[in-house]
Amino acid sequence: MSLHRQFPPDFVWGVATSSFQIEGAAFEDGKGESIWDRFCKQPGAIADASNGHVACDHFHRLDEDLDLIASLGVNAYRFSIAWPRVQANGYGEFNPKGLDFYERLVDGLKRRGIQAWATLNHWDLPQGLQDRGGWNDRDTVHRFVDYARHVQARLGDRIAGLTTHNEPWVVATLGNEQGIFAPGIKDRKIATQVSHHLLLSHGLAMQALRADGAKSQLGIVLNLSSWVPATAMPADIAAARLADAHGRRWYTDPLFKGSYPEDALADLGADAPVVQAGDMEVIAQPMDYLGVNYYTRAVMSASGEAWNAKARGLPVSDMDWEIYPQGLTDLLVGLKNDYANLAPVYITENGGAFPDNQIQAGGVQDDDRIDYLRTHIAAVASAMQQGVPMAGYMVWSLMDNFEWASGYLKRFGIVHVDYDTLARTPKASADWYRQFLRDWRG
Ligand code: PNW
Repeated sequence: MSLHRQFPPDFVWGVATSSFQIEGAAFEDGKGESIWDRFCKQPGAIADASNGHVACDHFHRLDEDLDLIASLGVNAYRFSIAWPRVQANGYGEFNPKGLDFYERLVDGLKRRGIQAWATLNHWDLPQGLQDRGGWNDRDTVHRFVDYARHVQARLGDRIAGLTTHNEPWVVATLGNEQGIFAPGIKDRKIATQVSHHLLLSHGLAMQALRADGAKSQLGIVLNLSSWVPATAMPADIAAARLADAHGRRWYTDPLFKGSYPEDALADLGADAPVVQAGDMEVIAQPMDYLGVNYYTRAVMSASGEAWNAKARGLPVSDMDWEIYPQGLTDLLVGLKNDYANLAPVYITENGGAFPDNQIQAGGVQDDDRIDYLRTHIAAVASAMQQGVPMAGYMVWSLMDNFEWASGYLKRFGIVHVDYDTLARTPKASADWYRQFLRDWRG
């Protein structure tokens, strides 16, 4: 059966972005400084020494970008709301002008018949809160709940899916343990406390939003991989199991079982987070959906290090991440097997960075990206056939944008962005996705 026929008529198809990566207008209309604005100033933090001051200038090109999204034929658009636009310091007064922008965005989507999928935290925490300890401080949890309620009060009636956090693992581990992402802290004890506070704020926000009469589906987005042992040797199997505990079960166990995994806790020892009575029950309340971001698998050996796929001659993207669609099926089937109460699953990000060496007179002929998308969509279909409750799929990303520590050097877009002129040009992959969706609609 052809690929598009394997998806039901109510399947959600989208493209995704995030505020810091595309908006620019970093200090307009009263927006406060975010931890990423600050981090970009740190020498050596960003590969091309760039920042988010202009990015794709989406803030000033909203109508053009809404038309672009509509031209793809998607029925959903996933974006994020920059907290420091809505509340400059993360505490104190809200800035009504900040939400004006997102109101124009959700109304523009509605007019075009496209569902709005909004994420409240895609990493751009107000620097004012970081100055008070950031996610390591339990008070930030309550500040987040206030912010979430404020957004819902103004826009909730027009948002199909509201996500608390994008990829708490990245915030905790890359931001607070490895220090390669904002806020650039290198402390495992802080990182695990950050992960607990992110989960707790997710749970408390879900409760508060529901008490306020939420009309949107509520959930969280996790970056998950498929952790597999390099060989059948017991030490490799144990390494893969522990990596899965820290990378996946550390988040999915609290959300679906109400506890942290014992093996990860034992491994953390004194670096385990402080958990107060009642926290785990708050975290474990049922969600309307789980968002999963998938890019690659991780092959683990006894040393604990993942395989270097490129050195082994395996297919990789421009991030040097192995291209392995079967890992997506394995991951999704694993979630279903591990959690009988698994919520409907949306792939909220999937896609590849590929070098921009295929620019031709007619545009960008990114056949490697088309292959990536087609094979991963097929992997979703396969998981669905095996009983995983799949509800949607969103491509990362709508357009080339600020790829965090890689700056503007890595391009994930199905639409090309010329960073001199800021012109948007759909790549061949955008044409492929549009045709795929046309076939699916029939
Ligand atoms: C995700 N890792 O980030 C984010 O949600 C996006 O904002 C980002 O642009 C996209 O994936 C591509 O990188 C991740 O190193 C960054 O494991 C790094 C990792 C995972 C996800």
